[in-house]
Amino acid sequence: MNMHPSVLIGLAVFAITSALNGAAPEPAAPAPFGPVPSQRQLRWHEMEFYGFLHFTVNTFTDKEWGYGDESPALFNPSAFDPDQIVRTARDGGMKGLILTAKHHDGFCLWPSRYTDHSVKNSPWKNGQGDVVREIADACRRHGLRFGVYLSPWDRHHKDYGRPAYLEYYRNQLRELLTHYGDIFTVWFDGANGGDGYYGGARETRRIDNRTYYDWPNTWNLVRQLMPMAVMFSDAGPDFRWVGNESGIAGDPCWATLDMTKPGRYPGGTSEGLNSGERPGTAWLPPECDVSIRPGWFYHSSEDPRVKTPAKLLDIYYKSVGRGACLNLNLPPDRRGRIHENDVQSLLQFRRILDQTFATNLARAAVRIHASNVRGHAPRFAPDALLDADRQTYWATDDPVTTPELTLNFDTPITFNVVSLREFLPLGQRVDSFALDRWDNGQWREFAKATSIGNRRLIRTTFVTTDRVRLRITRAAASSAISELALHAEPPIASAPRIARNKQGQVSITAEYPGPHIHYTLDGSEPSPSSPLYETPFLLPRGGLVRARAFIAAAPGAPEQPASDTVAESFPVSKALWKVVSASYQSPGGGEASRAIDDNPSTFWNTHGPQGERRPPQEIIVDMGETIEVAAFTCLPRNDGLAKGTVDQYEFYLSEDGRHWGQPAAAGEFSNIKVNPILQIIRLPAPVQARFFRFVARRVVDANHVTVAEFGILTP
Ligand code: FUL
Repeated sequence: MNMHPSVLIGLAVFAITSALNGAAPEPAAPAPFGPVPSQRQLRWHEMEFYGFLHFTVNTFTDKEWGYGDESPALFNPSAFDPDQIVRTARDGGMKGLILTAKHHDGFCLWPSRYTDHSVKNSPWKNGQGDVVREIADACRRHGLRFGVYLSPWDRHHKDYGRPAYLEYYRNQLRELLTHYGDIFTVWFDGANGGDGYYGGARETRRIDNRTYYDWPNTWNLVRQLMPMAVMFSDAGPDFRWVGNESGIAGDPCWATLDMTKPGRYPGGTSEGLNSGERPGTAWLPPECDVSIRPGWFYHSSEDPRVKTPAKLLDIYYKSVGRGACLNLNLPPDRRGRIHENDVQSLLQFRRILDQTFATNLARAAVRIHASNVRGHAPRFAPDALLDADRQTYWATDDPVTTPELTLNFDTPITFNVVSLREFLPLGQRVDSFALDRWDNGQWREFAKATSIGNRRLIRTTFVTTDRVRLRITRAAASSAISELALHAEPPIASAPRIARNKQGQVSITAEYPGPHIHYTLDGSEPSPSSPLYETPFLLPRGGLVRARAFIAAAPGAPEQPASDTVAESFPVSKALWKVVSASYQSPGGGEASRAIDDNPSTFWNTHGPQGERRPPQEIIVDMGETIEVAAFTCLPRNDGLAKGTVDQYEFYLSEDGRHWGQPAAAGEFSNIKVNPILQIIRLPAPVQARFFRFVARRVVDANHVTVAEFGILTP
């Protein structure tokens, strides 16, 4: 530990007085409060940021969930490059990668001896390839840990739902845990949509999540074969799901959970997972899993919709910055590489984080004063906060649960990020805290927050001051805090905003005047030679608008990018649309017209005053003129509930609103319950039509139908 001069003096005085009084014994460390982390959990907490690789036949079928009947011949990456994938993750700051060794479709990315449904039967490398091996080896080459995702739900296997499948599942787990070196995590997904191919049966198989998988014995197997591996599921045993797939942990976010509550098993309830429960009965911290794109698998249609660096930063502050780990998905494309857009965004995000955290401005403090130091012992002195060592911490005497700490600076410092960590082996102790700055002779509070845990990042407007004070305002036990850091973010360009009004007019606005905004309508990256945005323009047939701000350093100098690229895709304008009929619409605010009102927060609802109207339910819409339909979109309700969200549909088109013929599209909205994103369904070929009819065949939750918005895309 690096001692601060003022503390050294204080300690010297303390040492002399102790010697005079007869040496006081060094005080013991505080007793832990509540559940505490295991060694393997502590190792995982230290990783903070790692990645997912979603890669399988879906990459080639453009799906999010394969049905299980896909031919292994589909899997054929044209230029698989494990080093490019792993280097991208490493350069993005990830400490590990988790590969979908087998997703719900059952196709195995390694030549498992227990099935033929694998890379063995793919043309890729003439059936000699092994994606798991190549990614595992590349991870080792580049210093990343390697983990596996092995989907419990298997839509291919004939025995799924019966005891025989469990043996198959465990055999595969054994292969993965014994043939590929060290595995840092096994990720057990709770998702299950019921239906599948199942060896040709093509039926729905329901399992009881609580009992079918006999989890305790599977967990034992992992513990035996890979004792330091941490296991994920909705409810542990080592880390928990955060309850959404948008990368956002709750605030507060407790690392503990009450395991005596019902539904605490993999695939059980998601209640309580976002914020955790305090004090809880188990240390079960959350992981925020989120994709860098809307979907988990690569879809070329999402190339322009990669999350911007600014969005990734927001996610980082709301995941890692609330004590969770961030698991960011980078889906390899059909070449078997991370797409250029994803690389660009990830690396820019990393550059901003590196610049932010390179300097801890708190280390410039000339004096650190704590209102209490445990037994006046050097070991618990507040210098520990500044030494970037998680093993050292500032601790207070047992009765002191709301201490204060001040940092004094010779010259004012400017920062906008505060980072705090608790010493985790002693449990999560702090309930809330506040931060003050010294301003014109008095303290002024500039931030307050709740849980700390592994890490709490506060991101505020810039603060300039020569004194900073931390006040623990409520705690379940005395403080044990291992880090206090102050940082300044580099300037981050704000991105333009693209919007369209009811009349189909698109406007692009910058946050402040100055930069030039250039835009494209063909999906390409905007450059200084793309059209310059001056006034709103009409886009009645919809399309993709991409925009970016540019600035020239001097008049006449070449324009340089001054923001991230933003993209918005608009369907056909609904100005002329009318609902012709709906099988049912709730008069109390669930009218069918709400599904075409361009307002994503209202929805068509078949739960009326007389109760639920179950699927199938349908709606017919007149678009007012004949247009060429290339795709339709369906936005599920996005108020945080999944009730009535459709996951099986039929979609029909007609010129006259009476003759419908075969569905223009029919199928599944995969993974819509936990990732309720806009569903974009492309038709095999464009169709001329004036009317569409949507039939909701099945819903994921409750027994009525809800749809927030329909849209139509032209070619
Ligand atoms: C979900 C799955 O259904 C998705 O396809 C994806 O794998 C995600 C990480 O977990 O539950």
